[in-house]
Amino acid sequence: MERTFVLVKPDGVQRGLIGETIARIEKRGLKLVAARFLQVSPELARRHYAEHEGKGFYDGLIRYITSAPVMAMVWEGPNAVALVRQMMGVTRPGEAAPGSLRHDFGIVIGRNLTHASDSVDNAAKEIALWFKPEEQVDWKRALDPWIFEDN
Ligand code: IDP
Ligand code: MG
Repeated sequence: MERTFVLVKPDGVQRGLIGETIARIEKRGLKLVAARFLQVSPELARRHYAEHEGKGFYDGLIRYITSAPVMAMVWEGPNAVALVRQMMGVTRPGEAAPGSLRHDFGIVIGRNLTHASDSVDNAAKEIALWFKPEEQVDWKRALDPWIFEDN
């Protein structure tokens, strides 16, 4: 089953949107596999955002992601990567689809509230960066057949 990595970023935490973010993903039907509330170190921030090193916004991005705690999570379900990206909305809140989290709660790109993996490959890398294998819980949810079955 596909897994994706999700962060409620420091602005989302400061604004009390941890519960809203979890509630939306949970109600959609995805299954929580791991969660950790933590203060991100500059080293972890740099590894997570390695692809953006050298870009104009990089230093500010590292300051932003280390400026307050984050809620890191792994969610599982069919097509989980694409589903969660869609629920978060595109990077610029001003262009995000109505009903997406970035649209409903965000205004500027520098405070776009959440992170979600953009591909299955990157999801695997991000999950391995943020969580040890024993911190990821394999569990059967009683409702799984009512949410995940194609018939
Ligand atoms: P994503 O979070 O939608 O995958 P990316 O392009 O991977 O977007 O950028 C990572 C993060 O870097 C964004 O979510 C945002 O926080 C920040 N970012 C990207 N572009 C800019 C920018 O032009 N100005 C300020 N911050 C930016
Ligand atoms: Mg990205």
